[in-house]
Amino acid sequence: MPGKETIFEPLWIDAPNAKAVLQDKRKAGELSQELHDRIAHLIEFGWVVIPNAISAEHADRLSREIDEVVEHPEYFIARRGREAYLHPRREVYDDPTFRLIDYHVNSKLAREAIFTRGIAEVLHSSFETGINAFQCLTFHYGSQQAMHQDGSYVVVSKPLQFMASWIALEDVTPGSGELAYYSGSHRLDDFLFPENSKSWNPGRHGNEIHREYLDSLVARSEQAHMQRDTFLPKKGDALIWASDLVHGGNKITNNRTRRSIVTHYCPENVDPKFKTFTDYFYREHVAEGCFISSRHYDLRPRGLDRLLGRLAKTHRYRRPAFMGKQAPDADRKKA
Ligand SMILES: O=C(O)CCC(=O)C(=O)O
Ligand SMILES: [Fe+2]
Repeated sequence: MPGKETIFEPLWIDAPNAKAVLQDKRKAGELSQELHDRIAHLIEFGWVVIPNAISAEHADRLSREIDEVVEHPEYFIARRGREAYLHPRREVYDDPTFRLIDYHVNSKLAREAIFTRGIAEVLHSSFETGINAFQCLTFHYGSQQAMHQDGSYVVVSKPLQFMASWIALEDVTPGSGELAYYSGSHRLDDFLFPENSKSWNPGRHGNEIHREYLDSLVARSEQAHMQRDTFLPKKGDALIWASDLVHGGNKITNNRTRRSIVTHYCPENVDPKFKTFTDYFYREHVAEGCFISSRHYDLRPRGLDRLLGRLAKTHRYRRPAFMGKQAPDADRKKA
């Protein structure tokens, strides 16, 4: 399998010898046949589907819980269009571009979903260490986001070392702005912004190179005859993708919702960029080998939680610590 040309240290699943390493792991009994097959698919195509990652009932409960954020908006953070952060009051919530940011902080149901066994085992095997869910968004309607690689907007200390999951909270129908992706595009050579940057900084790099970047992803994927697939999941199905997979949201043609929860995860030993500009960065241990962190919430233990440790965690809703203007190079959602 040809390796990609990259100046960054890849995860083992993206290294040129990944398939051989996977076989060795299987022979050593480190993974089940099912997990082996999922990782093999991820290595080959840059994505893998986990059918029934969560139950339909879990998805329904999560949807209902998300609907209830309007009752205590002060604990939650949302975005509408390209506006900076807002609390999800009714008029924000009702906007088709509404999404909650870092919902995993205040929702046990969300944490159970994003770390459900089928997802966590693929991520654990890919990272070979603990997994940290550091950015989590909910969508009601399709994002219609241009085809992109997440590394241009989601910034971590080792730019290729993170992954994402997309969990369907309802059956997704064609025309609802379904997620689309070029299979195999995770192996495209790096597109580098100035100063060898994998991430785009609008202020420093400008819009022209961003356009060039987006165009080049589609042009190179098409040129290599990569298949443009769409994700039409049933409620509870999940998609996991590699950081460099070229993906985006199809145009919405039927006005149907397409409720989902999207999470970015990195290995425990990789740092989200926001660690450098928040003074409260913390990895909270939430389950075996599973952590959460957030750019917007101060998760550091305090009071009783600090004295008594994790077992006594009081699990009140936490209020956002940071609602400020978006930093220019992070979590930037394009038109
Ligand atoms: O759900 C979508 O339409 C796109 C989501 C996405 O690409 C992301 O959050 O990185
Ligand atoms: Fe994305």
